[in-house]
Amino acid sequence: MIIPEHGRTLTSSEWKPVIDEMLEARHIILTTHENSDGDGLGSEIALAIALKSLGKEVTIFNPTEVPPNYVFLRDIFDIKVFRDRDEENMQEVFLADLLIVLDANLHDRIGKIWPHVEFAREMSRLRIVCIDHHLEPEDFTDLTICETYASSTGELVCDLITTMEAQTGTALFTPESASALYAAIMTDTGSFRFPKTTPYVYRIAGLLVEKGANPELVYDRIYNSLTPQALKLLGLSLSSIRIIENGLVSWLYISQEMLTQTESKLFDTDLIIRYLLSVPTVKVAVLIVEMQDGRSKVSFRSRGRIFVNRLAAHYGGGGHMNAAGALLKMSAEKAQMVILEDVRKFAHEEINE
Ligand SMILES: [Mn+2]
Repeated sequence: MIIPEHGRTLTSSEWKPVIDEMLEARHIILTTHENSDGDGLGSEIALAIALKSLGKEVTIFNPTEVPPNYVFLRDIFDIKVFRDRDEENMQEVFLADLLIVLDANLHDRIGKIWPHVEFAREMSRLRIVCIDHHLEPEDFTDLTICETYASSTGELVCDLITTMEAQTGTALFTPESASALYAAIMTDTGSFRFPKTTPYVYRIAGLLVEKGANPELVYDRIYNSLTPQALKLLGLSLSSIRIIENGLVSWLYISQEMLTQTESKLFDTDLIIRYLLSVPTVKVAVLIVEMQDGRSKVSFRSRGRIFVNRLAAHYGGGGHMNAAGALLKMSAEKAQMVILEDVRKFAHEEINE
């Protein structure tokens, strides 16, 4: 058996610079990537609660709305959507001491917040820390902890909070924040089955349950949350999946028309991609969604050692070995042609390697 290199944890001296930044700041803003997911949101909430317990003023500002199946997390800690024309929102970023970017390692990923952060950084003394686990971090911060061994940003945040507890002698988990972190880790590990789910990940999941996390509730809220509209979209999508390249590639295109016809929303497409890998011969899965603003959202999934993040990088995107994506500034028609050609080449090269 090959034991993966990951499964290590950062030492307290590796966490120290991050903890120092947080302890020195008075007002801290937490954010995550556009179209936030369980990992970004759960990590934000657990860290927000810990920082609040240390007497910090904390605001969670995200570039986009919380998806409906994660709205229950807002009962734990308020998650605000940053409005770039709202004076108060802009002022708040301008006056903050520290921005912590979670589950994203490119400045682009925090969307419309970025120009305000950049301004605050030049004009005042805003500092930026990034905590993430994606490949190839960009140098846009004062301090980046980006560890690809980690199953999730939640795993890193769990270690960070545990280290902070030891250092400050203050209890920093609550049953609610433990549930939020459990949600982060559960969603990013595909319910504890993706390759980075090391024995350590199961142990911290256990630790979170000990701290009061409620796995049954978290799972039910997140995964049993389909609207009738989303179910209709799922049905329509399943019948549109194409298996091509001798079974190696699965392909699905979701048009605005399909969304309108089923009265579903962009985030309803997120759950569909998993079906694209449900055929065992498929090595690469591609989902293209036509967005309302004319751009095209592409998501890639793969099976085994196939680095679809390299494919996503062709279009300015990124992600993990087995899950990656990008936003293309081109019509869905054009995007489909370009991607199909690339994917064909990619699939054959990668699989023949
Ligand atoms: Mn993540």
